[in-house]
Amino acid sequence: MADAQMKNAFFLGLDSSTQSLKAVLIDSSFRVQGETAVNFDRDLPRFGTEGGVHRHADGLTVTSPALMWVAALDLLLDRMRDGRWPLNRVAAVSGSGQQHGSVWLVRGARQVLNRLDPGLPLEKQLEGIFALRDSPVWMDSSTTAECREREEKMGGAQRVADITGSRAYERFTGNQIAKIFKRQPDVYGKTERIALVSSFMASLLTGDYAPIDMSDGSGMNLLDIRRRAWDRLAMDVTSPNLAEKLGEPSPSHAVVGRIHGRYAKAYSFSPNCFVIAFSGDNPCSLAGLRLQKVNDAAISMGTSDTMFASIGTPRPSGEEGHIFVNPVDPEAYMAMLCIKNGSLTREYVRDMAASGSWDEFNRKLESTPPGNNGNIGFYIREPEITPPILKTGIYRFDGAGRSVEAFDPAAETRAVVEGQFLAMRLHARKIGISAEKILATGGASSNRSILKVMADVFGVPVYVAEQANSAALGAACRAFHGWLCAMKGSFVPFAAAMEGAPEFQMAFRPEPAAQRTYDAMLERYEELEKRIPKK
Ligand code: 5FX
Repeated sequence: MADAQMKNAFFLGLDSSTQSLKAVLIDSSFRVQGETAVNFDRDLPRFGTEGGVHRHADGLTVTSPALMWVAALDLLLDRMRDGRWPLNRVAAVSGSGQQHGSVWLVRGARQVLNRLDPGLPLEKQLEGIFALRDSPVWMDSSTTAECREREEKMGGAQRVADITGSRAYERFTGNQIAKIFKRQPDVYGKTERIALVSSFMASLLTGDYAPIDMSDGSGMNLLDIRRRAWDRLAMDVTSPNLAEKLGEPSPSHAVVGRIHGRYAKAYSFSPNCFVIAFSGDNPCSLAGLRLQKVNDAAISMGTSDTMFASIGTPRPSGEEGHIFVNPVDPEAYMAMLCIKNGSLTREYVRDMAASGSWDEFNRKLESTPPGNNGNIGFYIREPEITPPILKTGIYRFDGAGRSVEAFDPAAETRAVVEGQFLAMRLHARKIGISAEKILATGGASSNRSILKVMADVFGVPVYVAEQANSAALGAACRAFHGWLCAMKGSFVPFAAAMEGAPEFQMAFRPEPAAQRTYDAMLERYEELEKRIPKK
């Protein structure tokens, strides 16, 4: 039955990222049939965001208005309908969300969601459901005190990592919750449900509280990643009665409900359309890139840069990186590190050294040799996650290890790109990722000059996903996977579900001479990194 239904079916993936809400529609041969997006700053200027967020005066707090995500969903659906997408043939929808961000829903919000009206904008109907108007997002780094407290109460950073997959990180939701419980007890008290961005977006579609999936749930410092259940101690050190506010976590391939009648009426979805658990953007990218073999790694270059891979046995580090439950294989894990100074920092150097032009940036980058004549730069424009450097600043060293004020513009372009990849290579090794091939994705993966540096720094071939939007595509693939599991009545391995999906194209092989240069440079980079002031 599943086979016959599959032929005519479409699968929808949404990606609620930091700066935009995107949609990708695929058919059952994984061909992309439609793509559209809502950019928060441009399309919803009334929320006054920059890059989708509000940065607060303390330099550490970063939030987004939760209602903006609601308004964006209607706008996105309008665009799909106006573009005549065959929404009536969508068999399942799933989604991706920026990780760690939390949405705080007041008592009674569930009933409001249940009763969504097809005739009214979502924004009007839902403006009263938030206990907190401004949702903390992953860029927030204001919870250092809560992190130290968690590590102390749980028996140290390594212990926290052993249980939850990561030591305590400022952006991880458990620490954000601890902060709000402490500083805004009234908000905590009136909150009925704390959702992640991913599970919140799923809730808008089902018209009910959708569960947090185990993969995105691993980014909270609250889930025991081996038992795949909330950890008692981790919850207790956060705040009281937390389990009931979070609900039970669900496997990532689970059906969390059918689409609410509102969307059937207003947008002609089939009332049978399944909603598959939404997950985090990095887990969804892993699905979109079909990373299943150990040491097949991916680098996603977006607002943040992340590097990740599927792994079998988790070996969490009490110093850096993260282990999450794998989003497509309930028995496996994924390892990941996140570098906060990603595209915005590259853009900063582009503006400073290449008159704001990517063409000029690339020309300058290509005019310099691998290894940059020994010049190494650290561009910490935002408090950095990997390695943890809270104090912002730019640090430059020449070939003799002397601190210098500036590089010439061409050296500047190479220093930012090489520095980012050297940091990834160095720190990925420490969480058990030793890449044999890399799939590049995200905005900057269309920049071939940058990809060439990536291949040389890591000394492995680099492939590109034709679809730069791997999180939204991954969400669509997960919609298909979850639907197939539901139709068959048992778990179907993701690799089997994805058979026939298009191959990825190789972009570059490493050049042996460059590779040797970077092997040597990595040690110098590690030494210099120790000299950077961290706080
Ligand atoms: C991962 O841990 C991160 O914090 C970021 O990559 C966000 O998921 C970006 F949305």
